[in-house]
Amino acid sequence: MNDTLKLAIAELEKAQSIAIVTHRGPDGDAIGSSLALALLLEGQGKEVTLYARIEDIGAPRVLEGLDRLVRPELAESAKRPDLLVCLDCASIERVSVPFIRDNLDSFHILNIDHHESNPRFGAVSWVVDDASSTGELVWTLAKAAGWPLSRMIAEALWVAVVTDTGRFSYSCTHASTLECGADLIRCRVRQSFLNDEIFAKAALGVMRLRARAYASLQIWFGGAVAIIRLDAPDYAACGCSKSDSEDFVDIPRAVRGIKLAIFFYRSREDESSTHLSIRAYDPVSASAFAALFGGGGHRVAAGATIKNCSVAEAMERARAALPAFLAPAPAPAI
Ligand SMILES: [Mn+2]
Repeated sequence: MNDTLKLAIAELEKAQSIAIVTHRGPDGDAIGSSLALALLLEGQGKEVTLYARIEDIGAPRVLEGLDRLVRPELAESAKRPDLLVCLDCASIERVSVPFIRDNLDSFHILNIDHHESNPRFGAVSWVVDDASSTGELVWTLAKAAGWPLSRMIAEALWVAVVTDTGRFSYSCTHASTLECGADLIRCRVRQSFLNDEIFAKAALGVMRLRARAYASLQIWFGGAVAIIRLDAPDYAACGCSKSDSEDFVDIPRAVRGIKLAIFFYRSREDESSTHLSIRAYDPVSASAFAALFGGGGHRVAAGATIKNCSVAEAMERARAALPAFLAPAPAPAI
């Protein structure tokens, strides 16, 4: 077991009261890993508070145990926990509970994540940037600590891992990820039910929003870049929120031959900002492109938010940045 993992387990064992937070607009990995850790710690007799708003979750809300989520507004009046665990939060900015984000220095923090851009905030930071998912890290931790997995915990971890690996298909899927999957199946997860809920089914409004996204597809740079765009009125017309379009960046990413895919969107929830969801194929780095706009993430998947910016303006800025970004590096002088 590596030393940082040992330290992480020691922090969890030492604390009696533990608060768990994850990133804003939690995806399957964020909510699945958080819920699994909360249940694991409860099994160890800890007093656990998991802060998240159910309506913000950008994944099917099918997991058992989501009724235990505590609303972020309640963090301010709550007793300070012995330990705060931040899961899947690539930066402090991403922490979804405003009171905690603004007072982070006053908490004792364990930071568990797999984003390469994570600045390692926290007393202990267990950041494994080539791990498939935070879910796989929570599974590794539970195994190392010898904590038992119930079916309910295993299902939360399954949702986490299949979300971030695209059902064990992306390059982040390592042998250890499949070992994790095998272990979760041994815990009797209902994999076909969960996979259908996550990948196969969508509400009618979401399918209509998807049709708008397809209709917006543009190809830039002679086929090197594919983009789609959605604006607040699109979400309104389809009765959708931004969590419904979590995976829409897969639409431009699917265009054969492209190196960079960008999904520009401005949601009803926050009309003053435009978000960029970015995907890249080697050797282009999505996180490097996101960094041009103050964002971050992984080489293959990243995101950025441009404040006080319309979708059209964000598209202009991205397009203007592309020539320098995609230009081949000059040949070394001989
Ligand atoms: Mn993740």
